[in-house]
Amino acid sequence: MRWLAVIAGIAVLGGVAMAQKQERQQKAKATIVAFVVDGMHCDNCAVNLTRALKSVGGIQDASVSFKEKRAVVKLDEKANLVSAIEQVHKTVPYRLALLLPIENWANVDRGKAVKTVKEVKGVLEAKEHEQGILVTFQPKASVRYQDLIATLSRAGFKSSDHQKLNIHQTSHQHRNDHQCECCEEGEKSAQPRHHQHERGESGCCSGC
Ligand SMILES: [Cu+2]
Repeated sequence: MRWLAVIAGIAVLGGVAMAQKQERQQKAKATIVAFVVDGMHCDNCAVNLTRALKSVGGIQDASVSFKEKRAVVKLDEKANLVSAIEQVHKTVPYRLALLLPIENWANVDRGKAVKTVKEVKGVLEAKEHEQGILVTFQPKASVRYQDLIATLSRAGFKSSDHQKLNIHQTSHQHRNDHQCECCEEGEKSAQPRHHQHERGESGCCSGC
């Protein structure tokens, strides 16, 4: 009878492994979304924002660059973009505007592209940005990223490769004379130090 129990055990383990695999596959159904960030003062602000983004439901991963004033997140395809942004705005003082990168942006009819986005339900404002269209939303609106892309596509605009916008590293610098007014991360060590974190790696200081 023992071998029966072993077989049953293997079957159960196999089932668990399959369920885990399915979960991973479900999680993989995401889209990369970029934001232009306003209000960050130092690299620790970027760390704070990264943490805030990662705690939002629907956001699977996030990386923020203080230098580039940019946040890149991996968002569930079906997530409501607006409620994700609003959740972030509730917890940290940085403002996010969606950046829609458009292929061949230098040569397309930018005015038409901006107008197309402006007409999407839930969009408050759309304007030109050097890399694409900058979008803000009406409060409590419901907008999915895919809908914006589909609307642009129907008007003849293709969103460019978001992978290019992916920021792979979060780096931050601490200085002993520095105290940021909005993130309240001061430096306790005597020497300024600079360190980098790979994506997904957990950090070494309280700001990480
Ligand atoms: Cu700061």
